[in-house]
Amino acid sequence: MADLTFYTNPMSRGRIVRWMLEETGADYDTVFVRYGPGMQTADYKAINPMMKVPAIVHKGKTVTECAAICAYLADAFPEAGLAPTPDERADYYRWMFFAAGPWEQASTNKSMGFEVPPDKSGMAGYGDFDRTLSTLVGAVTAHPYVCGERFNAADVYVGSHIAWGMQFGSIPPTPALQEYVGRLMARPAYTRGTEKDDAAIAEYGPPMPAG
Ligand SMILES: N[C@@H](CCC(=O)N[C@@H](CS)C(=O)NCC(=O)O)C(=O)O
Repeated sequence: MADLTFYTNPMSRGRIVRWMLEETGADYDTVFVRYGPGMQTADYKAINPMMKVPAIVHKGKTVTECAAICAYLADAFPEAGLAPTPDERADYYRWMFFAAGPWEQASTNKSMGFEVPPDKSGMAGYGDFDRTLSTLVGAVTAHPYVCGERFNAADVYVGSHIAWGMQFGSIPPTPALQEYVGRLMARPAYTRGTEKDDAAIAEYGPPMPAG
């Protein structure tokens, strides 16, 4: 048994963490948690009181939130080279937090039909959807990777948002974004992660029924 346990559902944001885990090369156990009552058990609530996936428990410590998990794993497995170099750190923190905060909120609100009234955009952390989108797109198209010339954990997290946004229609698939996502999807760890989660879906059947 590994000292790293990954709690996920294969049809969830857990796919981001799965990819990150595969990038680290770490040995880990996977626990699939079903939607609904499966996430509301006392045991799982003790791991994540939000009753959401993903979560990891590493050496007795729990980490939730995809962005935090990606950053944590990059630090915990430095030999994988996924943590930022000193020169990359400014972009790394900036765009990880931007994607987890303003972009997550803007894209969720958009998909649910919530709009910030124009006279209230100064009070919304993301301002408005279009500004948030163009800022995010600018960040990932300025260089081959989020922090410059080198792939790191920020690409796992930010790049997953870009790929999902293009897939679900909230991000226009420009050639520059398609090239960026193509570089990410060509990574063997991305393929391994996708295959593992798709195999779990095939085994359990979508959408992993409750209970
Ligand atoms: N902010 C969290 C979001 C986690 C989240 O919303 N997970 C969804 C699946 S993608 C979930 O577990 N939903 C089940 C529920 O809320 O009942 C993160 O980044 O990890």
